[in-house]
Amino acid sequence: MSLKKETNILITGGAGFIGSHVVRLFVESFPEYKIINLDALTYAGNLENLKDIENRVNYEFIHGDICDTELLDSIFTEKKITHVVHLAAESHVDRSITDPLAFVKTNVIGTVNLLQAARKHWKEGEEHLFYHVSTDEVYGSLGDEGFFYETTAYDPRSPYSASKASSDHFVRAYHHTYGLPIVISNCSNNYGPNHFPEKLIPLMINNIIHKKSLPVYGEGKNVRDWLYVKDHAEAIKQIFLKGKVGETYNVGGHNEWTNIDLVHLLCEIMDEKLGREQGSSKELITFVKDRAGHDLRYAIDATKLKEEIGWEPSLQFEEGLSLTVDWFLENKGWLENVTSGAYLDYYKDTYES
Ligand code: NAD
Ligand code: TDX
Repeated sequence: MSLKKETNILITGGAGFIGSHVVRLFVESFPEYKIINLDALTYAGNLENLKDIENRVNYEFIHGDICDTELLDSIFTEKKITHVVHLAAESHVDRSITDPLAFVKTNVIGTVNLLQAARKHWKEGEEHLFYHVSTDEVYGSLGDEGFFYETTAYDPRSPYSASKASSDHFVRAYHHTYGLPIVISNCSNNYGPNHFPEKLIPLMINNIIHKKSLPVYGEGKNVRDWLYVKDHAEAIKQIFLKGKVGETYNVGGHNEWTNIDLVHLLCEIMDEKLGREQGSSKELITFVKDRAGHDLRYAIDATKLKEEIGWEPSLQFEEGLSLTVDWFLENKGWLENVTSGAYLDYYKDTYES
C-alpha cells in the first residue's frame, strides 16, 4: 500500500499493552501521518504506557468508548480518518468467564460500531484500510500436534474467543457485503513491557517479586506459543503496509511452552536477577483449580506472513523474557500503580482464598 499525504490513522485501544507498542511504532515510523489513539481507559488502559511520545506533533489521544456511536461519527468527520487499526477489546479470558457480556459489548458491538462508521464515511475509490487485530484463540484448541493455519475452521471455546471470532466474522462480512477494505491478523500470546499483571507472565513476575504464591492452573501442561510484543507490533506495521485487502495473516513466535516449564524458566531467571538462592522462587508454585474450558494448546503457522510479507520474529524467547523481567524490575512504580485499587478488588474475589 502506498500511503498518501492526508493519512489519519485511528488506532483503538492504544493505551493498552499491545496497542501502546503499536501507537509508538506508528508515531515514530510515520512522522508525516497523524496517529489518533482512541481508548476508553478501562482498568487495562494506561496513559503511562505512552508518556514518552505524548507530546509528539503527529499524535493525539482521545478518551472515549468504541460503543459511543456519536463519538465515532464525530471522530471520523473531524479527524478525517482514512485508516483504522483496531485493537480495543476486553482481552482477558478469565474475566470473560465471570462477565461475558462486557466482552460482547466491546468486542462485538464496539467492532460493529467502528465498521459502521468506516462504511458511512469512506467512499469507493478512496484509499482506506480497516485493520482488525485478532487472536489465535478463535481457532479453538489443538491436541499434541498440528498448527493453526489461516484456513483452519473457527472453533472458539471461551466467551473471550467467541467474542473475538464474532468480531472477525463481522469484519469479513463488511468486506464481502459492502466492499470495505479490510485486513485481519490472528496472533498468538504476546509478552513484554507494559503487560497487565493479570496475564500469566506479568502475574508471575509480580508475584515472584513479592514472594507470593504462583498459581498454575490444573497441572500446568497447557501449551502457549509466545511472541515478544514489539515483534507483534512490527508485524502489524508490515501487514498494514503490505497486506492484501481481504486477507488474513497468522502471527506467531514458533515458540511453544507448557505453562509449568515457562514458570520454571521465569523462576530461574528471576532468582538470578534478584540475587536469590536458585530454586527459592519455584517453591512458591501452587497448582490451583483449572480454568473452566481451558484450551489445551495453541500453535501458529506463520509461513504466509513470512513468505508474503517477509516478517519473522526477531528475538529468542530467553532473550525476550530477560528483557521483560528487566523492564518490570526497572518499572516497579508502574507495577504498583496498576496493582492497586480495582485490581486488588478483582483478585480478592477471584483467586485469593
Ligand atoms: P489490553 O487489555 O492490554 O488493552 C485493551 C485496551 O483497549 C485498553 O487500553 C482498554 O482501555 C481499551 N478498551 C477496552 N474497551 C474499550 C472500549 N469499549 N472502547 C475503547 N477502548 C477500549 O489488551 P491487549 O492484550 O493489548 O490486546 C489488544 C488486542 O490484541 C485485543 O484486540 C486482543 O484481542 C488482541 N490480541 C491480544 C493478544 C495478547 O496476547 N495479549 C494476542 C493476540 C491478539
Ligand atoms: O494465573 C494464571 N495461571 C495459569 O496457569 C494465569 C493468569 C494463566 N494461567 C495459564 C492459562 C493459560 O494456559 O497460563 C496460560 C496463559 O494464560 P493468559 O496469560 O491468561 O493467556 P491466554 O488465556 O492464553 O490468552 C492470551 O493470549 C491470547 C491473551 O490474554 C489473549 O488476549 C490473547 O488473545
